Amino acid sequence: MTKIVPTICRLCIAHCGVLAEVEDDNGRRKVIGVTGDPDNPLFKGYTCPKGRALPELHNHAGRLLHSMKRQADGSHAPIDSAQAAVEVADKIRSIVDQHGPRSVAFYVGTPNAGQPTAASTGNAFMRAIGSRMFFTSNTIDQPGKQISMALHGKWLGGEPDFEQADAWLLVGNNPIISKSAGLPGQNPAQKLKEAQARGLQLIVVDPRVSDCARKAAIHLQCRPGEDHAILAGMIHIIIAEDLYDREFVADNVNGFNELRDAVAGFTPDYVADRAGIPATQLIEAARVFASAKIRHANSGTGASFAMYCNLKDYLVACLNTVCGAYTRVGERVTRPNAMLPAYTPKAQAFPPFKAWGFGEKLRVRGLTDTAAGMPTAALADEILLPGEGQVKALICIGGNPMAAWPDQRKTQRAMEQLDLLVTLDVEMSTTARLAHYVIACKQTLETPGMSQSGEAIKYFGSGIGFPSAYAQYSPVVADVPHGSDLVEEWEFFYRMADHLDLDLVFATSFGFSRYQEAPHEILPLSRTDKPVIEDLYEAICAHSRIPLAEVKRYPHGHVFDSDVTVQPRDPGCEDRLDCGNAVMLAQLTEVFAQDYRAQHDTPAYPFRYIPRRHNNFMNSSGRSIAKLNGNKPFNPVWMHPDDMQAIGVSEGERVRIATPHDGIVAIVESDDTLRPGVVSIAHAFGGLVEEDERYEELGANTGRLVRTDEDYDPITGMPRMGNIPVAITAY
Ligand SMILES: Nc1nc2c(c(=O)[nH]1)N[C@H]1C(S)=C(S)[C@@H](COP(=O)(O)OP(=O)(O)OC[C@H]3O[C@@H](n4cnc5c(=O)[nH]c(N)nc54)[C@H](O)[C@@H]3O)O[C@H]1N2
Ligand SMILES: Nc1nc2c(c(=O)[nH]1)N[C@H]1C(S)=C(S)[C@@H](COP(=O)(O)OP(=O)(O)OC[C@H]3O[C@@H](n4cnc5c(=O)[nH]c(N)nc54)[C@H](O)[C@@H]3O)O[C@H]1N2
Ligand code: SF4
Ligand SMILES: [Mo]
Repeated sequence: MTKIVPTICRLCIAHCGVLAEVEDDNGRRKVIGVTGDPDNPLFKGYTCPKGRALPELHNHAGRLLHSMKRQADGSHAPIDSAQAAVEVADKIRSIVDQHGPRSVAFYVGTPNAGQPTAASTGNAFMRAIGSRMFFTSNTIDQPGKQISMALHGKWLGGEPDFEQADAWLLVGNNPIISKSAGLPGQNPAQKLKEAQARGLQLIVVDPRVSDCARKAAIHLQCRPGEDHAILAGMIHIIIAEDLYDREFVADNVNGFNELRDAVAGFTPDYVADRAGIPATQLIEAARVFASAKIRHANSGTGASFAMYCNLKDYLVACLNTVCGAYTRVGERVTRPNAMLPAYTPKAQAFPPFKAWGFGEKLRVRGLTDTAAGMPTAALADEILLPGEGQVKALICIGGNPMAAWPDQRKTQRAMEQLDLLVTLDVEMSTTARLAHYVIACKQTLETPGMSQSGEAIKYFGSGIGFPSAYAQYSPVVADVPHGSDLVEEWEFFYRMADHLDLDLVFATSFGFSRYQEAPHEILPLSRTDKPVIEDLYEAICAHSRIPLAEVKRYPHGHVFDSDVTVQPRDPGCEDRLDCGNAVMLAQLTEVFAQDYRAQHDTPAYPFRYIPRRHNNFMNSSGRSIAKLNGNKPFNPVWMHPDDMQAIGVSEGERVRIATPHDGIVAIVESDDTLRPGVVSIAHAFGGLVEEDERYEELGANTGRLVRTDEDYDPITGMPRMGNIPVAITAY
């Protein structure tokens, strides 16, 4: 007997409402199928291949069923999860006693969006031991989104409604695949098609004909790494042709003249030469964007990785601002909160605030805590650098440094040097293989779920969230496998705190840094009366605009009232957005002063490596699942056929991809969607450094092409992770 139950896929931030087919497996609910949910009012039956592979992800042979402890010979043996919590807690206590709280660091990876209690409880544990060394994957992703919002300020009316827009700009993102910022995450290809039928003009800036570029009215197939020039060029044209929103700028913006002067040199001919695109196309893009009534610009990882990540996002913000590309007074709010607390969107600016230079100081590269969080790309150095404050213990919560951190060789040295490496995971990830303890966790369908994280992504600018007051809650739909001993992440920290006699205060924030839409929700966790995960969900949702109990009445999800409109500016409010930030405009001047022809011409390393995401994998998750990898568990290097011919390699042959620093070996696949000279490889593959020869099984790690201490962002420490000059030779 099987049952079909509605639930939420939480593998990515889209949080699709899906149907799970559950069978009775000797008294245990086992998921055997996942399909779209036609009764979900927002997703209307949509899923992607990853969501449909949730049964395999939950039941595959490599699934971790017990926590593991590393043995003297380096192998791992199962350990009772409660015992593991006690042993790890004792080790943390002794490390803190000996080296101080700063020697314990946490790293939170991407899956935490699907496990909303994990990072918050980890953070509560950190506060309890007195360490501020709390890192996330955000600073190796798009930290510029938050840094630029801090420097520019934020329009409190919100972004415009995609469903009504007539122009939309994507710079270095491919949301049809990533469901990330740029397009609504609910069946983005379909949403785009509907919008285009209505007349929306899509403009895409991407060195390859990406899934989005293929559908674009205007595709600027630029050189990688020239997004700043393109954005500055568009702003220049819009100002020079008087296409900007004078009234919005007069009422709401500081620094307009400084911006105008800083972009003055970015003329169409200059940008065209620099970015390798026709000047006429740039002019057309600027005109289409600025002349549209409702429009918005978004950007993503491709452009973020190619250096000056904060400047890129700052220019995107300036472009939106000079065009007044926001929801204005009296218009319908496009992202009214549902499971987030109520707030009042207003037609006014949230003024700029401090973006870095506070909190914990790192000992390397002068880095500090930032509005985007701690600089993760410097954490390996903090582990390797001896001296006071050296990091001795690292706890990873649903993250995989060995797959994801820049400079994999250095990362491995750091992981191997730690006195204590603990990772909370669902499989023996590459990082887990080096860990002293691996804490086996439940997967999403074995825990309750809710759509709040999918909404909260709007705070960070890295996703569009839901275009209405949509909400869904899912109870547990699958039981853990027979004979397993799996914990919820929060529970592991709770157990450790209990053993160490520490009180944990669980807290959730509704914003980022100084920008908060509502006060934190705080729940001191009782030591005498152990909570269950639902108690934490109740706490997170204590002030939700739509009460949790109301959301639970609609198992297939529900679109609640959506008639919230943007309110007028507060009387006497003089807050303004800032287009003239001195640090950002100085960076733009620095970009302008570069000898770009010399930068493009790197004969010893003639190709440029750029990143891209794969529809079937979520970073390092899913690459070992046959249904997702099609029995090809490695990541090919995609090259333009002309480039393959030029270096004399054919489809399926091996090449070595080298930087002056390191290199990887990969199999070539031809891809004529790439701009010639540009090669692309999916990230988060590969094994340990010494396993390069197992490429056909594990793939290659693109982090090996990245170094952390040469070209890096002075604020977030994020290194150049794209537009990397590489040499490619037959291998
Ligand atoms: N070269 C290069 N480097 C990159 C990128 C790139 O494009 N190129 N991308 C960057 C970006 S944008 C990001 S966000 C980071 C990603 O960095 P990470 O988030 O560190 O990497 P993931 O591969 O997502 O790691 C997720 C880990 O969590 C585990 N996991 C999955 N589900 C669960 C769960 O329910 N609970 C727990 N506890 N664990 C779970 C997975 O098995 C996996 O080991 O990588 C960055 N690094
Ligand atoms: N299926 C799937 N979805 C995911 C993920 C995944 O691994 N798989 N990862 C999730 C995560 S952690 C994140 S952060 C988001 C990321 O989401 P996105 O930012 O949308 O990432 P991509 O889909 O890789 O799109 C990046 C695009 O940038 C282009 N590009 C590369 N270099 C440059 C450049 O220098 N300039 C410009 N203009 N373009 C460039 C690439 O060709 C590519 O089309 O996706 C999330 N969603
Ligand atoms: S788009 Fe994201 S949330 Fe939706 S089914 Fe795919 S992985 Fe799951
Ligand atoms: Mo990411």
